[in-house]
Amino acid sequence: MDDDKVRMTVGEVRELAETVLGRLGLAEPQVNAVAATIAAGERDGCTAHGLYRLLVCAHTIRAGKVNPDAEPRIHDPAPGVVRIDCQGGYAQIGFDAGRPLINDKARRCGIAALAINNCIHFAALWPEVEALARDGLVAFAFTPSHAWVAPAGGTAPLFGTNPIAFGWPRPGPHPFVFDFATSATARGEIELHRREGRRIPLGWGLDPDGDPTTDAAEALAGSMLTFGGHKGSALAAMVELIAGPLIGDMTSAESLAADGGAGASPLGGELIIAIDPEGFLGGAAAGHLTRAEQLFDGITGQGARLPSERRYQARERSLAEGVEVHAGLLKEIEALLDGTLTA
Ligand code: NDP
Ligand code: PYC
Repeated sequence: MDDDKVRMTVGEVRELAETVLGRLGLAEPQVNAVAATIAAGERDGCTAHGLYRLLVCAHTIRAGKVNPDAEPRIHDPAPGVVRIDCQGGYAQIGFDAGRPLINDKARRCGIAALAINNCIHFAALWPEVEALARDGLVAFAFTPSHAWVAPAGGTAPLFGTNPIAFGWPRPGPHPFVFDFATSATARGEIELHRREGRRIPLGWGLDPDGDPTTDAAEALAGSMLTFGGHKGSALAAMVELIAGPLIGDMTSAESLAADGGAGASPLGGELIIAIDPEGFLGGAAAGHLTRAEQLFDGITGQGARLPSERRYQARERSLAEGVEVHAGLLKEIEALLDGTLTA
């Protein structure tokens, strides 16, 4: 292990997150839901959305941008639709409240949509689509963020980093899941590069003058770029539309304006869509899902890997051996506890 790394069990990571979030004033349901997500990020080797996010949560909570006592309100506007008003709390409590309902509606209607409104979002989307795929549903999730990303051909931030996630149930131990930003990389990844003094690859961002840069701080101050040029740009626009105005919530530009320079996590909505394979196929669904396995065999059979394969392997390793956390990050988190770091 590197000298500057500390080994922790996944349970210790979760306890640390619970202690910090409780000390920051979140009520128990949010402490539990947010700590579980942070621990899952660290466990699965997604460090940009792991313990590091405690610093982001601290900053966001201290900036007064989170309702610490939020209790989600459920709205049931149509047979295949559910809306959860998160009341300014973290999106995780919205998903916890909405999961049984979207499950039930997808099974009754074949397809259902869950809008999580008025929530703070700091996290990855794979926990949600993975959970629904484990429930036997095909799932999609989308959320805007803050206006940090220039459209292809432009140089001014307009889109969020706008992730898209997909989950597909499989007969084996793990569903097929992918989850990525429509920017070339998540902003959290560029922030980690800046903190660790590492340069970023060309293609991730432009400096404030609109010129390509490998300097993480310059890209954060300027604009990020979409992945795949005009294709990522169109997908980013789609996320703005379907997880913004379609569900009555903010675009990334509106979220950044509402932030008012506080530098807190994005505020807005998330859209989740779930499809029950039996809605199309009834009792024949299981046979078709088995046939779908040939696609995965075709990918892995030629030496390519499935998305989430790295994550599931990291999970297995972390649960057996614990995770390595940068000592410097732990010091910053401990400083949050003794109040010396006013994030
Ligand atoms: P990546 O570009 O690293 O892409 C991640 C996805 O691609 C994962 O599913 C990953 O699987 C898969 N993948 C990576 N490499 C390969 C490969 N060689 N072959 C097959 N699959 C591969 O991630 P991003 O930086 O785009 O996003 C990281 C996270 O940030 C996401 O979880 C996203 O939800 C989150 N995010 C959240 C935002 C928000 O507003 N809440 C905004 C933006 C991002 P694996 O994990 O196994 O490597
Ligand atoms: O890493 O881009 C990001 C991000 C935005 C909100 C949460 N994560």
